[in-house]
Amino acid sequence: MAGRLIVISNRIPMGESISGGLVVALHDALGCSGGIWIGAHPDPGDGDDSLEELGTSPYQRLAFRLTEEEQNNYYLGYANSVLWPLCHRRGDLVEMRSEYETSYRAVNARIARIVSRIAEPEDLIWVHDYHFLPLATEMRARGLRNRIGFFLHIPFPALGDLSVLSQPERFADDLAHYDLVGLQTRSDVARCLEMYRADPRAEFMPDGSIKFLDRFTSVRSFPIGIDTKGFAADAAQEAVNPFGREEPGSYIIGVDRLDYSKGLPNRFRAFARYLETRPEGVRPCLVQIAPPTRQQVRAYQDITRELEEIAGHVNGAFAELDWTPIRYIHRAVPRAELARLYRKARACLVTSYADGMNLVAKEYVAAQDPENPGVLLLSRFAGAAEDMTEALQINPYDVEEVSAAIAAAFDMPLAERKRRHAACLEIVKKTDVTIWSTDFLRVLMRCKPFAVPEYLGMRSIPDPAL
Ligand code: ADQ
Repeated sequence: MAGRLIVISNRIPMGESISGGLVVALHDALGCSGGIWIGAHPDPGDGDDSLEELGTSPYQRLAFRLTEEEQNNYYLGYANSVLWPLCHRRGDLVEMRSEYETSYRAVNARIARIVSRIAEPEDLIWVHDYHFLPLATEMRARGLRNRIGFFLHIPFPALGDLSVLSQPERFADDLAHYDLVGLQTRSDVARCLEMYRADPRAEFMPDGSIKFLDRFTSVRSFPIGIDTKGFAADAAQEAVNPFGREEPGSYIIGVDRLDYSKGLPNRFRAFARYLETRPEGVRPCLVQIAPPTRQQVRAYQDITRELEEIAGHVNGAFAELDWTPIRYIHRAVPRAELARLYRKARACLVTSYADGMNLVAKEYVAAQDPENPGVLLLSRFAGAAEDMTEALQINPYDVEEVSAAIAAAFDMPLAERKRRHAACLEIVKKTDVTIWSTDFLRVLMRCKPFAVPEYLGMRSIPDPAL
């Protein structure tokens, strides 16, 4: 085997379970290469260069700890109060503070020191997401010449929005230290290329790669997916009815981290509008599962409060003694239970204003009974909408339109539901998470002429661009 796979991501699997998208996707590649997964421990530490072993089988999982100051300035600060809103077109929520950026750079430098100590020359390094944009810059500065890939899970920012940053040109510079930059959609790639076109330091090569100063970088889209078979199997399992005696009749489901990018207030408003116009005697529910995240950040506290107010208002206006229109659940739900909830739902509402992909859309489709499927209402601003053209696409800013789409989902004849579902399921299968990871690693391997290791030879996936 030509080398190990080293994965770096903010979150790291804490237990031995191999359920859940990224964990399933990377399991084979890491296991077969004797690989290593490095990520942040959820508990704080003293911020030194040590790593804690979380498990060794079938691959090593190593965690670094952030200090409380780093948690505030690097994670909640620069990552989630600068880069997250910037990439989700919410420049108004960006909080610029010099200590955020200083901490972000320092943590990345520390992780680079740690990886440089561990990595062998032929190891393949795969860095995940906006927490680690400058990691390759820092690793190259320490002499690492390995092939290093980066995948951005969230939308690539628009060129104009980058001006919010104190040194916007560093964005292009940092990415150019990777051999391969993977993005979710073709639109993300277009925005990334626009950034390089506008930069006099970049030169476009005939093979499509970018020469930036003295390095070559490829930018490609790799739409992420889910563990389709696992999810469908969970959904089809007979189990105790999760609603118990409180089973709603026909219901629509929404499943999101409680984030301002997911368009939840307008979703509730659109549902309320639908309730005003629904046929007499129809008493549908919206089951909204939204566990709070990043509650230390003001914008997240605000959206939590706003949503509670709207839900209270809608329920106050429409509820009856034996009917609660919006059932709003603030906690995480086990994956298998979620799959069954999806399967029973008549429709799923995805209303993101911006979203890298949106896995909920794919999970809902995978969970359906193909003989009697529900309808996916999908924001045209979610990455998933680029390929899932047979979903009922909606504009989440337009409450009337979303409300009409809810009505259409309830009224849709079986034949149309089956046709739309079959087309969406095709896409979900084509972009399964294992295909996604194998595809990315295969392209990264080709960035330089190395032998293909066993774990990439396991499947044969055509590479459309090569
Ligand atoms: P997220 O913003 O977290 O991911 P999404 O892609 O929808 O958004 O993934 C959410 C995941 O969390 C889904 O698997 C969902 O089932 C799960 N989840 C949400 N609420 C839950 C609950 N209450 N209980 C249990 N599970 C819950 C980021 C980007 C996305 C991109 C993904 C993957 O923002 O655009 O699709 O990464 O790249």
